[in-house]
Amino acid sequence: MKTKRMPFGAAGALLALIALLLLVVACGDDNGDADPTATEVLAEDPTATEPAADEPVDEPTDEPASAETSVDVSLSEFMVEPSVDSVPAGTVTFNVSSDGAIFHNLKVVATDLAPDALPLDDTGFAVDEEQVTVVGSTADLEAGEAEELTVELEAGSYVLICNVPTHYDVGMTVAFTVE
Ligand SMILES: [Cu+2]
Repeated sequence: MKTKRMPFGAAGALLALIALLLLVVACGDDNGDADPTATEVLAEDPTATEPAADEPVDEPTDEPASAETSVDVSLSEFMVEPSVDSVPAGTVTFNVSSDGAIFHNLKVVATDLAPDALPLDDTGFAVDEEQVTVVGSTADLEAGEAEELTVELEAGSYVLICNVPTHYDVGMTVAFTVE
């Protein structure tokens, strides 16, 4: 014996009616006092809206440059794992943690090359840091250590690597984009 929707509908209609009555009463009270002040404010507005119209033009250019982003990066055998693969241009803080069993480092390389196509040094075991642009680097981080690395990044293509000898070649490299 379930009741149908009738009570709800009736109550809803009643509430709507009360709300409508209150609205009419409220509007009636306000009309006398509020209107003159409202029109005065409107009359002054045109001067206020002119500078406001210019502001939105500036804002889009300011926002990307002032962006501050944090990215968690986990280093392990043998992966570089950022929490996101792209960020807006600006100040980027990499919260780097060495989560494996041996030490690792993080190097932020600005390059259009693919993550697995960076030039190697004479040993053949590490990326030649003189042939690429390293814009940021942590120390060698022992297992369990962490470091905050803050860099200013312009829009472009990057690769995050660990450059402990042999680690790059076995997979510690990943693409990273700044937009
Ligand atoms: Cu490593």
